[in-house]
Amino acid sequence: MRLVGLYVITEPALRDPIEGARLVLEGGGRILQLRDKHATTRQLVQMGQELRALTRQYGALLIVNDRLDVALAVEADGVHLGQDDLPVALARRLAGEKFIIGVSAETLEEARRAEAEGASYLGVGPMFATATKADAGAPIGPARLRAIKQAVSIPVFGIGGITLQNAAQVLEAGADGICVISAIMGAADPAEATRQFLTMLAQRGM
Ligand code: TZP
Ligand code: MG
Repeated sequence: MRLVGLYVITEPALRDPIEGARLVLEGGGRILQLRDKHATTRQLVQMGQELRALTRQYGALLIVNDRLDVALAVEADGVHLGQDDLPVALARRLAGEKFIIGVSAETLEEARRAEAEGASYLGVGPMFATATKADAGAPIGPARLRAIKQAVSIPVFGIGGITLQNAAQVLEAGADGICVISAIMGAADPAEATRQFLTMLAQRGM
Protein backbone atom coordinates (compact mmCIF):
# COMPACT_ATOMS: atom_id res chain seq x y z
CA MET A 1 0.00 0.00 0.00
CA ARG A 2 1.31 3.42 -0.97
CA LEU A 3 2.06 6.12 1.56
CA VAL A 4 -0.29 8.78 0.23
CA GLY A 5 -3.61 10.38 1.07
CA LEU A 6 -5.36 10.33 4.41
CA TYR A 7 -3.43 9.29 7.52
CA VAL A 8 -5.49 9.26 10.71
CA ILE A 9 -4.02 9.27 14.22
CA THR A 10 -5.69 8.17 17.47
CA GLU A 11 -6.06 10.50 20.46
CA PRO A 12 -7.56 8.98 23.62
CA ALA A 13 -8.52 12.41 25.01
CA LEU A 14 -10.91 12.78 22.07
CA ARG A 15 -12.12 9.21 21.51
CA ASP A 16 -11.34 5.65 22.56
CA PRO A 17 -8.57 4.60 20.13
CA ILE A 18 -10.15 1.26 19.23
CA GLU A 19 -13.61 2.72 18.66
CA GLY A 20 -12.12 5.66 16.76
CA ALA A 21 -10.03 3.36 14.59
CA ARG A 22 -13.01 1.15 13.83
CA LEU A 23 -15.01 4.18 12.65
CA VAL A 24 -12.14 5.50 10.53
CA LEU A 25 -11.75 2.09 8.88
CA GLU A 26 -15.52 1.92 8.26
CA GLY A 27 -15.26 5.35 6.65
CA GLY A 28 -12.51 4.11 4.32
CA GLY A 29 -9.34 5.31 6.08
CA ARG A 30 -6.42 3.02 5.25
CA ILE A 31 -3.48 4.50 7.17
CA LEU A 32 -3.85 4.49 10.94
CA GLN A 33 -1.44 5.50 13.69
CA LEU A 34 -1.71 4.38 17.31
CA ARG A 35 -0.72 7.41 19.36
CA ASP A 36 -1.25 7.49 23.12
CA LYS A 37 1.21 9.56 25.12
CA HIS A 38 -0.03 8.34 28.52
CA ALA A 39 -0.58 4.62 28.09
CA THR A 40 1.68 2.09 29.80
CA THR A 41 3.71 -0.27 27.64
CA ARG A 42 1.23 -3.07 28.42
CA GLN A 43 -1.70 -0.89 27.43
CA LEU A 44 0.02 0.11 24.19
CA VAL A 45 0.69 -3.52 23.31
CA GLN A 46 -2.91 -4.46 24.11
CA MET A 47 -4.29 -1.64 21.95
CA GLY A 48 -1.73 -2.34 19.24
CA GLN A 49 -2.78 -5.98 19.04
CA GLU A 50 -6.45 -5.02 18.76
CA LEU A 51 -5.66 -2.44 16.11
CA ARG A 52 -3.49 -4.92 14.24
CA ALA A 53 -6.40 -7.37 14.02
CA LEU A 54 -8.78 -4.60 12.92
CA THR A 55 -6.45 -3.06 10.33
CA ARG A 56 -5.77 -6.52 8.86
CA GLN A 57 -9.51 -7.01 8.34
CA TYR A 58 -9.60 -3.83 6.27
CA GLY A 59 -6.23 -4.18 4.55
CA ALA A 60 -5.08 -0.98 6.27
CA LEU A 61 -1.62 0.07 7.44
CA LEU A 62 -0.87 0.31 11.17
CA ILE A 63 1.88 2.61 12.40
CA VAL A 64 2.81 2.94 16.09
CA ASN A 65 3.92 6.33 17.40
CA ASP A 66 7.23 6.69 19.30
CA ARG A 67 7.83 3.04 20.15
CA LEU A 68 9.69 0.69 17.82
CA ASP A 69 9.56 -2.10 20.42
CA VAL A 70 5.77 -1.96 20.57
CA ALA A 71 5.49 -1.62 16.79
CA LEU A 72 7.58 -4.77 16.29
CA ALA A 73 5.83 -6.64 19.11
CA VAL A 74 2.37 -6.16 17.59
CA GLU A 75 3.60 -6.72 14.01
CA ALA A 76 2.65 -3.23 12.93
CA ASP A 77 3.66 -2.02 9.48
CA GLY A 78 5.72 0.81 10.85
CA VAL A 79 6.75 3.25 13.54
CA HIS A 80 6.65 7.04 13.67
CA LEU A 81 9.63 8.73 15.30
CA GLY A 82 10.08 12.30 16.52
CA GLN A 83 13.35 14.18 16.77
CA ASP A 84 13.80 13.04 20.40
CA ASP A 85 12.93 9.40 19.77
CA LEU A 86 15.14 6.52 18.67
CA PRO A 87 17.59 7.72 15.97
CA VAL A 88 16.30 6.82 12.51
CA ALA A 89 19.42 4.98 11.35
CA LEU A 90 19.32 2.81 14.47
CA ALA A 91 15.60 2.10 14.03
CA ARG A 92 16.23 1.18 10.40
CA ARG A 93 18.97 -1.25 11.41
CA LEU A 94 16.72 -2.89 14.02
CA ALA A 95 13.55 -3.00 11.93
CA GLY A 96 14.91 -4.01 8.54
CA GLU A 97 14.50 -2.60 5.06
CA LYS A 98 10.79 -3.25 4.56
CA PHE A 99 9.51 -1.64 7.76
CA ILE A 100 7.87 1.78 7.45
CA ILE A 101 9.70 4.44 9.45
CA GLY A 102 8.03 7.83 9.57
CA VAL A 103 9.85 10.84 10.95
CA SER A 104 8.65 14.24 12.19
CA ALA A 105 10.55 17.10 10.57
CA GLU A 106 10.10 20.83 10.97
CA THR A 107 13.16 22.07 9.10
CA LEU A 108 14.93 21.31 5.83
CA GLU A 109 17.91 20.02 7.75
CA GLU A 110 15.80 17.57 9.78
CA ALA A 111 14.04 16.45 6.62
CA ARG A 112 17.23 15.80 4.65
CA ARG A 113 18.85 13.99 7.59
CA ALA A 114 15.79 11.77 8.14
CA GLU A 115 15.78 10.77 4.49
CA ALA A 116 19.51 10.07 4.50
CA GLU A 117 19.16 7.91 7.62
CA GLY A 118 16.44 5.78 6.05
CA ALA A 119 13.07 7.38 6.73
CA SER A 120 10.16 6.09 4.62
CA TYR A 121 8.07 9.27 4.88
CA LEU A 122 8.04 12.60 6.70
CA GLY A 123 5.40 14.23 8.89
CA VAL A 124 5.86 17.98 8.53
CA GLY A 125 4.18 20.42 10.88
CA PRO A 126 2.43 21.92 12.58
CA MET A 127 0.89 23.31 9.42
CA PHE A 128 -1.62 25.36 11.41
CA ALA A 129 -2.36 26.08 15.08
CA THR A 130 -3.36 22.95 16.96
CA ALA A 131 -4.59 22.24 20.48
CA THR A 132 -3.94 18.51 20.16
CA LYS A 133 -0.18 18.53 20.81
CA ALA A 134 0.76 20.78 23.72
CA ASP A 135 4.44 21.11 22.74
CA ALA A 136 3.83 21.48 19.00
CA GLY A 137 5.35 24.95 18.74
CA ALA A 138 4.35 27.70 16.33
CA PRO A 139 2.89 26.71 12.96
CA ILE A 140 5.45 26.41 10.18
CA GLY A 141 2.81 26.55 7.46
CA PRO A 142 2.42 25.02 3.99
CA ALA A 143 5.32 27.10 2.58
CA ARG A 144 7.82 25.12 4.68
CA LEU A 145 6.25 21.88 3.52
CA ARG A 146 6.70 23.01 -0.08
CA ALA A 147 10.42 23.65 0.53
CA ILE A 148 10.86 20.28 2.25
CA LYS A 149 8.97 18.46 -0.49
CA GLN A 150 11.37 19.93 -3.05
CA ALA A 151 14.39 18.80 -1.01
CA VAL A 152 13.50 15.12 -0.49
CA SER A 153 12.16 12.26 -2.58
CA ILE A 154 10.22 10.34 0.10
CA PRO A 155 6.50 11.05 0.69
CA VAL A 156 5.72 14.14 2.75
CA PHE A 157 2.61 14.42 4.93
CA GLY A 158 1.37 17.67 6.43
CA ILE A 159 0.21 17.55 10.06
CA GLY A 160 -1.24 19.91 12.63
CA GLY A 161 -4.56 21.77 12.64
CA ILE A 162 -5.63 20.28 9.32
CA THR A 163 -9.36 20.50 8.59
CA LEU A 164 -11.57 19.95 5.55
CA GLN A 165 -11.45 23.71 5.07
CA ASN A 166 -7.67 24.24 5.06
CA ALA A 167 -6.39 20.89 3.72
CA ALA A 168 -6.29 22.25 0.16
CA GLN A 169 -3.50 24.67 1.15
CA VAL A 170 -1.37 21.74 2.32
CA LEU A 171 -2.05 19.69 -0.80
CA GLU A 172 -1.37 22.66 -3.07
CA ALA A 173 2.02 23.00 -1.37
CA GLY A 174 2.85 19.53 -2.69
CA ALA A 175 1.95 17.24 0.20
CA ASP A 176 1.55 13.56 -0.63
CA GLY A 177 -0.98 13.30 2.15
CA ILE A 178 -2.40 14.77 5.33
CA CYS A 179 -2.30 13.54 8.93
CA VAL A 180 -5.44 14.32 10.90
CA ILE A 181 -6.33 13.91 14.56
CA SER A 182 -9.02 16.23 15.95
CA ALA A 183 -10.93 16.93 12.71
CA ILE A 184 -11.72 13.21 12.63
CA MET A 185 -11.32 11.79 16.16
CA GLY A 186 -13.09 14.85 17.62
CA ALA A 187 -15.89 14.83 15.05
CA ALA A 188 -19.41 13.76 16.08
CA ASP A 189 -19.23 11.12 13.33
CA PRO A 190 -15.62 10.07 12.58
CA ALA A 191 -16.68 7.65 9.83
CA GLU A 192 -18.49 10.45 8.01
CA ALA A 193 -15.60 12.88 8.61
CA THR A 194 -13.24 10.28 7.13
CA ARG A 195 -15.48 9.94 4.06
CA GLN A 196 -15.50 13.70 3.62
CA PHE A 197 -11.68 13.90 3.72
CA LEU A 198 -11.41 11.00 1.27
CA THR A 199 -13.90 12.64 -1.10
CA MET A 200 -11.94 15.90 -0.98
CA LEU A 201 -8.70 13.99 -1.72
CA ALA A 202 -10.34 12.02 -4.54
CA GLN A 203 -11.50 15.27 -6.12
CA ARG A 204 -7.80 16.15 -6.28
CA GLY A 205 -6.92 12.82 -7.82
CA MET A 206 -5.42 11.42 -4.61
N1 TZP B 1 2.44 16.58 15.55
C1 TZP B 1 2.51 17.82 15.07
S1 TZP B 1 1.04 18.62 15.21
C2 TZP B 1 0.29 17.27 15.90
C3 TZP B 1 1.21 16.25 16.01
C4 TZP B 1 0.96 14.92 16.57
C5 TZP B 1 -1.14 17.26 16.33
C6 TZP B 1 -2.08 17.10 15.18
O1 TZP B 1 -3.41 17.03 15.64
P1 TZP B 1 -4.60 17.86 14.98
O2 TZP B 1 -5.75 17.67 15.94
O3 TZP B 1 -4.89 17.22 13.65
O4 TZP B 1 -4.15 19.27 14.90
MG1 MG C 1 7.52 10.77 19.20
